[in-house]
Amino acid sequence: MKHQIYESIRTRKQRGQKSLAVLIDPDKTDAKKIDELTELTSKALVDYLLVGGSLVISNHLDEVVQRIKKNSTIPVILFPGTPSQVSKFADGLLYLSLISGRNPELLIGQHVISAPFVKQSGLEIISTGYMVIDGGAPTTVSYISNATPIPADKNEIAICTALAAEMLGMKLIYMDAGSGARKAIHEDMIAAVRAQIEIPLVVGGGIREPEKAYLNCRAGADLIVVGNAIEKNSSLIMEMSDAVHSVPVLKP
Ligand code: 1GP
Repeated sequence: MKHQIYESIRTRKQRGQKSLAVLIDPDKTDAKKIDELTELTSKALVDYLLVGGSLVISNHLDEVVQRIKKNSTIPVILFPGTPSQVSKFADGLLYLSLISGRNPELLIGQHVISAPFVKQSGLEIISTGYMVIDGGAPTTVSYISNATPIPADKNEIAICTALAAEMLGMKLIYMDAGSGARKAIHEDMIAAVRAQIEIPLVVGGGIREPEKAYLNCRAGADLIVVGNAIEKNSSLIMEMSDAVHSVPVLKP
């Protein structure tokens, strides 16, 4: 079954429904863990599964994605840290441009190199303006990208960056404090960006408590991404899902 992932994200946003994505890092998982996660995410009615990581040292991305797809009907979206992280077995791919940094390779260089095989993959490609926000300590993404994150209190930089991405035609904004960030993104910055853009807003990095996920959604995030906290304690999935899905639906 082909999912229309972007359309579903946009429709949910238009209805004011918030969404939860659980991030699975192929380096930190095995068959048993995947089986457990797919069962729990299906029960908890998680909306999307993201697969990827900043490094991905292991060589079993295809296997991981195939096992998830065998167990679950939740759409699988690749969240690639490097251009090699493409699996035709997934449903979609966040085509990330690191717009908060000034590293030309991550803005466009690697896209040029990977474009032909990304196109051939047949995946749904979702052009994403990826903004790394300072999460209080260096994270793998800030180190690997060799790019300075946006300071956590500089809302105006975040707004202008997101606006530029929207006007360039990008389909999503992903604000990320980085995996395992000490501090998740503050609601003030989320609200400031939300007020200026129309496209869906994804927020992740360092979200450990369901309350934080709820507050981020109330501030204007449309899709919350949680990885580390769930890796450490998979029973959080249900609480995270309840928190995100309990945000009151706005009347149109
Ligand atoms: C990282 O936004 C994701 O890119 C998720 O972060 O692992 O800290 O939840 P966590």
